Amino acid sequence: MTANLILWGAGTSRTIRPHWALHELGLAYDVRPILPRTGETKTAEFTALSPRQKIPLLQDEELTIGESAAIVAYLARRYGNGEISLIPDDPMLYAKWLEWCFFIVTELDSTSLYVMRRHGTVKGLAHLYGHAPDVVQRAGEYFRDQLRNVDVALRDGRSYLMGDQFTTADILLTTCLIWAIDYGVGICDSAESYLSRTTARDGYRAGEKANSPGGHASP
Ligand SMILES: N[C@@H](CCC(=O)N[C@@H](CS)C(=O)NCC(=O)O)C(=O)O
Repeated sequence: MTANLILWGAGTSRTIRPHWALHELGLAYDVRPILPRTGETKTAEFTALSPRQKIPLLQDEELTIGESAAIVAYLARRYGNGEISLIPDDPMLYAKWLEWCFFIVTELDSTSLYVMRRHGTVKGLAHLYGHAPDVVQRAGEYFRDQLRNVDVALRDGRSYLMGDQFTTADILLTTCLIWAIDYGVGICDSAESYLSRTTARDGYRAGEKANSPGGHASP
């Protein structure tokens, strides 16, 4: 299928998600590799597309969609096929997939890792959002606590969160695990082997390269 896709954004744990999904699906796309906190998200052109001035942002013909988890879910639904489908078809499995996606973006990303990022000084944005060492420490503990949910699931030996099928929930979780390691929070053993599996995928490698500023090449 020929699509007319433009992805805005590069260089962050959120922007790699759509880059990765686009490569998993084998879709050609153009990139506007704008970066956060450079002023590039504040231009009139970008603000007209994204009033909240956030990357990633995807344009697909007349559709403009933000929020990394929503973008990858959209791509999966719109461009998945018999060969590669990043979203479960069966309604019961779809419900569990949805639960994983919401859990990861709310509990692991927004409530834990992003709190550490906003209020930390090490690799953090405390200079913008306020320095709160106690909050950062508790957010890290909360991440580890919530990761139990992932650990219990992965301990049964499944390849991916949904079993044999690799889905966008794995894209979200992988990026959070890498983020957690980078922040020194640490992850559980079952997540270590899971991470080796997900990051060995061709789609991840290509997505990671495309996400590095200046590194995009369409599949
Ligand atoms: N929940 C959003 C978060 C997006 C977000 O916060 N993006 C940051 C970069 S990771 C951003 O665009 N910041 C704008 C700026 O700092 O200029 C998502 O997952 O897409």
